[in-house]
Amino acid sequence: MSQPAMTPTQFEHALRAKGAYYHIHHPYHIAMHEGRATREQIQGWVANRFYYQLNIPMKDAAIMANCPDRDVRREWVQRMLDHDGAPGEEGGIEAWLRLAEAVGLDREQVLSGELVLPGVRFAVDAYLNFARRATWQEAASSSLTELFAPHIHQSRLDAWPEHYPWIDHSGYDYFRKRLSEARRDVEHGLSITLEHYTTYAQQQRMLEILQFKLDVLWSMLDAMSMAYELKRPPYHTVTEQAVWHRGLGV
Ligand code: AHQ
Repeated sequence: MSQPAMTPTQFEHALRAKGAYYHIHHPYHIAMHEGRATREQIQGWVANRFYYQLNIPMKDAAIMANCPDRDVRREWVQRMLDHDGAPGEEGGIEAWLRLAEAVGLDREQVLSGELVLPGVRFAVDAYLNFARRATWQEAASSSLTELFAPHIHQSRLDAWPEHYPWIDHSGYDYFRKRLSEARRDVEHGLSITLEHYTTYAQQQRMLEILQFKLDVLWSMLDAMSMAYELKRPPYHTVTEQAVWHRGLGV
C-alpha cells in the first residue's frame, strides 16, 4: 500500500527541513563567518566557487534545452541573464570576478581555472551533467538549495566587512545582488516543484535530488578544507607543486 502524497504545504515543509544540511553549517563556512578564515582560505574559496558560478548558466541552458514549455523557458532564461549579464549589464560572473579582485586575487589567474581543485570540479561537473540528463522538472527543482541562499548571502554581508577589513567592499555587490535574485528564483522553482511531484514516491525522489545538490555544495567545501585548512592539497605527499588536472576545455 503506497503512502498518500504529501500536501503542497507538507511537501514545502519537508523541502525547507533539508536546510539542516545546507553548507552554511559546514566548518569552512562557519570559520569564514566567524572571522577565523585566513586570506588564503578566503581567496581559495572565491577562486574555487568561481567554477560553480561559471557553470550555472550552462546548467540553466541545459534545463531550457530540455524544456518544451515556452512559459517556463521565458522565465527561466532570466537566470542565465543574471549570471552572464543581460546586454549592457555586468552580470553575476563579472561581479564574482570583482569579488576575486576585492580579495586580492589576480583576475586572469581566476579566469584560467588553475586554482580549481579536482574535488570542486567533480562536484560542479556532477551538477551540470545531472541537469543535462535529468528531466527539466527534476533539474529545475535541484536549484531549490536556493531556499536557503538569501540567509547565507546576508550572513556574509553581515560578518565579512567587520572580520576582513582588507576585502574591498566593492566585492560584496555579488552577494547583495543574489538576495533578490535567489528569492525570485525560488518562487519559480518552488511552483514548478510543488506542481510536478504529485505522488509520495515522486516527492521522496525530489528530496533525494535536493540532498544530491546539498552534497554538491558540501563536498566543494570539503575539498577546500583539505587543501586550505588541513594543508593536504592533491599530491602534497609527492610534490610541493600544485598538481591536478586543469579544465579539459569542457
Ligand atoms: O551564487 C549562487 C547562485 O548563483 C546559485 C544558482 C542556484 C542554482 O541554480 O543551483 N544556486 C546558487 C547558489 C549560489 N550561491 C551559493 C552560496 O553559498 O553562495 C548558494 C547556491 C545554492 O544554494 O544553490
